[in-house]
Amino acid sequence: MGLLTGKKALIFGIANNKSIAYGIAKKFKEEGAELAVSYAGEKLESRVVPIAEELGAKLCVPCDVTCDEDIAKAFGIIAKDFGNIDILVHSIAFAPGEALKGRYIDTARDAFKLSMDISAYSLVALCKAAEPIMNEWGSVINMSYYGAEKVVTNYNLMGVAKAALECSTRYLACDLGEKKVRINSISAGPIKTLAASGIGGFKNILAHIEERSPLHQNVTIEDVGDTAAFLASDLSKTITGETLHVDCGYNVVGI
Ligand code: NAD
Ligand code: 0WE
Repeated sequence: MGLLTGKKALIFGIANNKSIAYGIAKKFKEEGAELAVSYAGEKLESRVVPIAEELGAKLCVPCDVTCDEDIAKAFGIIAKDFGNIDILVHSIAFAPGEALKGRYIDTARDAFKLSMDISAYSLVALCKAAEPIMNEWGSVINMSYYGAEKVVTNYNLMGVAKAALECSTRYLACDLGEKKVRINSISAGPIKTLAASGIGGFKNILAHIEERSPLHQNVTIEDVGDTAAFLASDLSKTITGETLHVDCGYNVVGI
């Protein structure tokens, strides 16, 4: 018996097989969960459908989280063809490239709105849509980063969006708690995914973590998948509203 045998998981945020959401999905499957996945839109369809098949996902639905109609449609299909769920994974973020360099003070209003919409509000919208089909003792998981807590050069607008995401996790924990549903954030160390590929000096960030973190290494999508499986399972049934660091201990280090 796997840790997640008999549970159904709905996963948002697979772009390719380097995605954190892919690492999570793979572990969930190994632990016996049934999977449904959602991708951002047509552009990703040809890339995500084969991955969904490889993972043995029962369902693969498009959903651009900036669009209320997309969310309603996706959850309509999920309710009908997949049924009630036990686990919801949100692994989605975006900020315009120009907002991830230079001075935070130069952030444009439109960039702020878009990034907060995709990276933070979407968690609220997905929780609201999932609430009617979420089983008791369900678990919601989302992805954050250290830049929510401390200034990380160039993370800028995304840091503010992640702070909103982590804070939303606490407020949502109180709302969903009434339904015996839990929600937690995983604050992961840096990983070379598609979302990290455009970032200048990412290699230096990885080298810095290897040098300074207590465990002197970086984390992998498999490491994040392991912690996500714990948070999705009944082993963590009294943990909610929490931000759990999966970062080789980097966040605890001062001078
Ligand atoms: P990724 O590019 O593989 O995943 C980001 C996902 O967001 C993609 O699947 C993309 O399609 C989706 N997305 C963007 N806009 C969307 C929209 N409008 N509607 C629906 N989906 C949309 O990169 P990743 O590193 O796996 O990122 C996943 C999550 O992990 C993000 O929240 C990211 O901030 C977080 N995170 C990443 C790192 C890292 O170093 N890679 C570290 C900590 C946290
Ligand atoms: O959350 C993230 C990255 C999220 C992200 C990445 C991009 C790149 C391409 C959001 N939007 C975009 N928009 C794009 O156009 N991480 C935790 C990875 C990350 O990104 C950084 C980091 C780290 C770590 C950006 C600057 C500094 C450090």
